[in-house]
This record gives sequence, structure tokens and C-alpha cells, in this order.
Amino acid sequence: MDMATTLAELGVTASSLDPATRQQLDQDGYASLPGVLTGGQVQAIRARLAELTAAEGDQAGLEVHQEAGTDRLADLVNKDPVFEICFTHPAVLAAVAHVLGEFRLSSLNSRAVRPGQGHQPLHADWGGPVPPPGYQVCNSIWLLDDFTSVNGATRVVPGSHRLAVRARDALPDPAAAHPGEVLLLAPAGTVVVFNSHLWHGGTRNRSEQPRRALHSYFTRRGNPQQLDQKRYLRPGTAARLSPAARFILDV
Ligand SMILES: O=C(O)CCC(=O)C(=O)O
Repeated sequence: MDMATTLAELGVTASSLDPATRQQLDQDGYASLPGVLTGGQVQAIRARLAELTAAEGDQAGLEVHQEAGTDRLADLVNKDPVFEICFTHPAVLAAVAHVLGEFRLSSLNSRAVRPGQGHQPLHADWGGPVPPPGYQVCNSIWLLDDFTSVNGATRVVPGSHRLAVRARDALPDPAAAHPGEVLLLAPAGTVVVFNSHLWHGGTRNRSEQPRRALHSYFTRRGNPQQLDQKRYLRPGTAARLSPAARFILDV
């Protein structure tokens, strides 16, 4: 298997990424893909996440990261086939390939922000500054609730992926509001692909309900994965995945 064959087998074609989306990824560092998940898929994913959160209790998210004020889960690749779409969807993969070239999944996690919680400093998902176009990481956030101006939508600073400087080095207070920031406001079922060198962060959920999302996170092939997919791969997952899906995981 190679990257080109994998993408073709998963349905990526020359028209999977339209010119406006490509341009927005280049210029702004993010692009919204509406209606990737149907209402039924959103409901099925929410239901499975609720079961897993209850079953895992205080261990939930530990494989990667726990965060106060949020319910996180990790290693979703191995926790239900319902999550497979997050690393095999052609439009998402086309956008990630545009940013990274040859890539593999780094991790697939969920983050539900509890009411009153969730504010994060602006950050990139990579340790150091990266001059464009040597991007190393690309994320996709899968909205499981409508992201609104009050419920803890992700904020991003458009174009900051091109600055080649870390938010924490450039800003006096990365947790403060940034004059150029925008909130990612979109309905559940949308996927927002963003260059992970873009300054971004969660905001406080000022609603009474959790704000749920999945993070399907990719890295250039050859970089370490946030979760070692080979180490965590369960036999049942290996048996059900296609060779192309396994190539994306690099297992
Ligand atoms: O879920 C979000 O709104 C963004 C989360 C994020 O950027 C992070 O956890 O690093």
C-alpha cells in the first residue's frame, strides 16, 4: 500500500477538495466541511461516547490526556466501528493530504466540555514554530453539538499558522481574547479541518449542556503518533479494517 493508492481506495478524487476549501486551508488555516455526519450518525456517536464515558469512569481519556472540566476519551479507533468514518472520510482525508502530504493518524479522541468549563490558552498542537509549508500536524474537529457563541466553540486566529511563532511566545497572555480570533460556529455533523499550527483553543461553555466533539488528529508520516496505533491495535479492529484504513493508522 502507499498513500496515493490508499486515498484512491477510500474514495478521494481530484474533486474531493474544492478550490475554495483549499484556498481557505492555505490562507486561514482551517475550513469547514458541512454535513459530513448525518443526524443519525451524530446520535449514534453521542450514544456510544456516553456509554464509554460511563464505563471508563475516572480512567477515561488516560491513554492520552485528561483535562479538568471536560470528559475526554481516547483510543476511539479500538472502541467501536462507529468511529471509523473519522479516519476514512474522503473529504476530510483530501483536506488533510493537502496540508500534510503523506500522513497517518496520530490519535482519535473525544472532548466534551462541561457547563462552565473548557477555556484553553491559544496554542498549536506542535512543540515548536514551523515555517510554512513544512506543516507537521493537522486536526479535524467533528461537531457532535451545534457550536454556538455560548457553548464553548473552538476559537482560532485565522492565518496564524503562517506566522511560524508559538502563541505562548508571541502573546502576553495566550488565554486572553485575541483581537483576530473567530469562533468556529457550525451545526452538529460539520467537520472543521484545521492546520494544527494554527493558534486555537477551547472556550468556556456558558450553556447548561455539554459541548461534545471528536478530534481526529493526523501527523506527517514518520512523526511519532500521539497514541501509538500499533501498540493499541486490538485484534478485532485489525480484522475489520480494510488495508487502506490500516495504512491511515500505519498498522
Ligand atoms: O475541543 C476544542 O474546542 C479544542 C480543543 C483543543 O484545542 C485541545 O484540546 O487542544
